[in-house]
Amino acid sequence: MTIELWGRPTSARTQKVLLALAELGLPYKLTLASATMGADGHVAKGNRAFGVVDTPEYRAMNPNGTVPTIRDGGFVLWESNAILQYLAMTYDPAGFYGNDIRRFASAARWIMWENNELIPPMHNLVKHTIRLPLSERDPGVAQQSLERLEKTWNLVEEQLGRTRHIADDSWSYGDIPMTIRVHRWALLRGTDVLTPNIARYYGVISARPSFEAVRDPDMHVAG
Ligand SMILES: N[C@@H](CCC(=O)N[C@@H](CS)C(=O)NCC(=O)O)C(=O)O
Repeated sequence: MTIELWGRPTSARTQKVLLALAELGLPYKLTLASATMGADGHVAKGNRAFGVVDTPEYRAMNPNGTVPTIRDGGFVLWESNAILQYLAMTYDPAGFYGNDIRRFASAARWIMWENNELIPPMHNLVKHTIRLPLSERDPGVAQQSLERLEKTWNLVEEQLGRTRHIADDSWSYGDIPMTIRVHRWALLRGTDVLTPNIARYYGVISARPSFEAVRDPDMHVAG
């Protein structure tokens, strides 16, 4: 069965789903959807958004009007990290968390941490350095985001000094959001700023065949 996905390739949360589907090798159909971004970039720069998210049909599936949303058979799900957990448990518990509840929980901890700690400053950094028109960018917000991120990445650096992957030594679904974040950070700041364990980790995760689904820099730093 083909999984239906609504989202946009420039959305880091959509990328989580694209990376999970690539890991699983599952067929899917992507419908481009967004209120803020379109084929040529952000609406704040006068570009046309992909749309779809404001239609009654979409809102019936996802009342937030955000992306991503998936439909698998008759089952609809939004919230990117919940989608990762659904795909992991449904299609590959062994590969995604070793079929082990503690590994599942350890990975869950990191995807929630990524959502709370890494996404907000990274989102602001991308917005205020790339996506907004020059006149709407606030260098203060960009600087604050950068300072916060440098501290936040230290926790990842320390963890990756203890374990080869983020939840433990083996790859798990917890590495999916972290892959997107590390890649985006490297594209934004350059690989020279990567601390030793994060640089080592970047080498490992970017060598996985699934990485091709999210490698394109335009998915991360264009717009
Ligand atoms: N917590 C939600 C957040 C969803 C969200 O805010 N997605 C962003 C893209 S990363 C979005 O929909 N942006 C507005 C848009 O593209 O219309 C999730 O993880 O799925």
